[in-house]
Amino acid sequence: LAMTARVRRALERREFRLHFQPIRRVADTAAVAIECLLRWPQPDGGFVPPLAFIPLCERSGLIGELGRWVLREAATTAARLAAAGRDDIAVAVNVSAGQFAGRDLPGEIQRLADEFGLRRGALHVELTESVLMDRPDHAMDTLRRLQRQGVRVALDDFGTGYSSMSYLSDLPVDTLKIDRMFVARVDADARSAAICRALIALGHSVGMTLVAEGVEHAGQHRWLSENGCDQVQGFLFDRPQPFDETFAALGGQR
Ligand code: G
Ligand code: G
Ligand code: NA
Ligand code: MN
Repeated sequence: LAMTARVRRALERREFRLHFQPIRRVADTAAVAIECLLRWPQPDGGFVPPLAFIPLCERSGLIGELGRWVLREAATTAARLAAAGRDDIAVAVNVSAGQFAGRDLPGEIQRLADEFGLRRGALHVELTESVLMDRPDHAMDTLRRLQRQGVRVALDDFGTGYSSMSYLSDLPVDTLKIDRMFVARVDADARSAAICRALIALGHSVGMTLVAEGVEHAGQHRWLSENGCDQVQGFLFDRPQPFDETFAALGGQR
């Protein structure tokens, strides 16, 4: 069966799952959000990685349906957190190019927030720079609407794209996620350290929050803490896991 036909069938059969990975404050590692990561479990116990089917779904138009499922599941999760007294934790959703360009994302998020009674700010969106490059005018308009609705927007994999200073200062984006490529050797390699220092300074100069992805070792965490990064995410703290395991690992409310 062709991949897109398999995805369509998997949606019908409700085979997809979300795993979650917390994003934590650097200073005390308190969780501030959980990022949704799409999982497609297979009979052999493994799963098909998202990058093996999301780009195909973009081309076939199936991304609309898949993205709607992810958003609804994210809203359900935000409602579960609120019901458990943890509405201090936001739910972050990755949004692909087709989802961002082809649809009314702000409207869709607002309808879900109303339906599930979510507080303002309960959902965050993560985008890559390439998503914004496709149709810059539409992107700016969509970002402004999201910001008005209180939906925080993060630029994912930051540093691997084409952002210029002038572009960044105009962009209605709240958060930069430093790509794990730069974080990997930040405490061991002068070039990686210089790049991360520059990205942190750049983001802070335009009032953004900085998140470091892919933090795997205590040395990286220490470096990021000493160099003013705001938040961290990675295997040092958390593996992506189903909701119950993630919830149990969130730690106390602060
Ligand atoms: O979870 P993992 O490391 O395998 O994710 C691989 C890539 O797939 C990452 O770039 C991640 O952002 C992306 N991804 C994971 N879940 C989703 C999703 O629900 N929607 C979109 N568009 N991308 C996702
Ligand atoms: O592109 P995006 O940042 O959304 O990708 C998220 C992916 O990164 C997820 O698939 C997740 O499994 C992976 N990831 C999360 N933390 C770490 C980490 O500490 N190290 C590595 N190598 N991958 C990570
Ligand atoms: Na992401
Ligand atoms: Mn990333």
